[in-house]
Amino acid sequence: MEEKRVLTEQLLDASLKSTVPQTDLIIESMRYSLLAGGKRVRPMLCFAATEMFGGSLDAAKPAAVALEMIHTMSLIHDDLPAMDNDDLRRGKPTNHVLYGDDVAILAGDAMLSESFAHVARETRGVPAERVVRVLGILGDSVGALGLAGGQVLDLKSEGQPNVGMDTLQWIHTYKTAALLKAAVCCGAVLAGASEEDIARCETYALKIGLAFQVADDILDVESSSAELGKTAGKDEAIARELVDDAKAALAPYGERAAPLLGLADYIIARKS
Ligand code: GRG
Repeated sequence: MEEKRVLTEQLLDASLKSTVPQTDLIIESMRYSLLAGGKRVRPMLCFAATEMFGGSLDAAKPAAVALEMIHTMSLIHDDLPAMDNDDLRRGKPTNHVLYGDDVAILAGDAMLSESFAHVARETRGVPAERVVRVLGILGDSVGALGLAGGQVLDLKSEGQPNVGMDTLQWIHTYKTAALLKAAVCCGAVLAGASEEDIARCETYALKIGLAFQVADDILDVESSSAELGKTAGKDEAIARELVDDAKAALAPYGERAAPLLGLADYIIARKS
């Protein structure tokens, strides 16, 4: 994981450079958030899936970069005053606090656009149909049945009485699990995995996506609640069950699934 994280940092650093003075500001703003030190879980999932199916790491690098660009742009927009209105992200000022709402919105838009262009421009060594499918998977993960749709339902459910379990699960599936699913499936598709393999990857990713959110809620409770033991204990059992289900979906791959199994454990054991 650490090797893949370091590789991801290098790829991200190389992926965005200003080539003319007129783009210095927007690129600076994009690079500020892209290189602000996240856990890089989505690129790791993409690399681990591609390697599980015998694919080449090189062929998956542009998709891994694109996944982190999409994730980063969603965080920039999520932090805006019109959404969560956060001043800090990963302990640093948020993009709009430093660059203003106008530049932050456009930096997010440019990063989303660049994510697709990057995959189309940089992917080498795999048939074009796989690249097109990857672009489709990425697009799906962002749209109405993806991050944007999940965020809208989340925003509109806030403060509402009686938000049901179904709604909550829908929000987490699209706001969080959709991009994790895209990460695993992009890696699998680039390696030439079969439809059955891809379906197993989807099951794995949806389960870890929900577990991810349960783990986030536990971290929130741990940092804020007085009734820590009770709530966290029950949620930990739910998260563990989701991770066990995720791992079961990859049972046919034996040892080759080890990195994805490890990532599933990491998702609920992480402290940030
Ligand atoms: C995608 C067009 C488009 C717009 C964005 C704002 C928005 C729509 C969606 C919100 C998406 C969002 C913030 C989802 C939460 C996802 C999540 C679990 C974030 C935390 O991920 P980590 O823990 O973060 O991987 P690090 O900091 O490690 O990168």
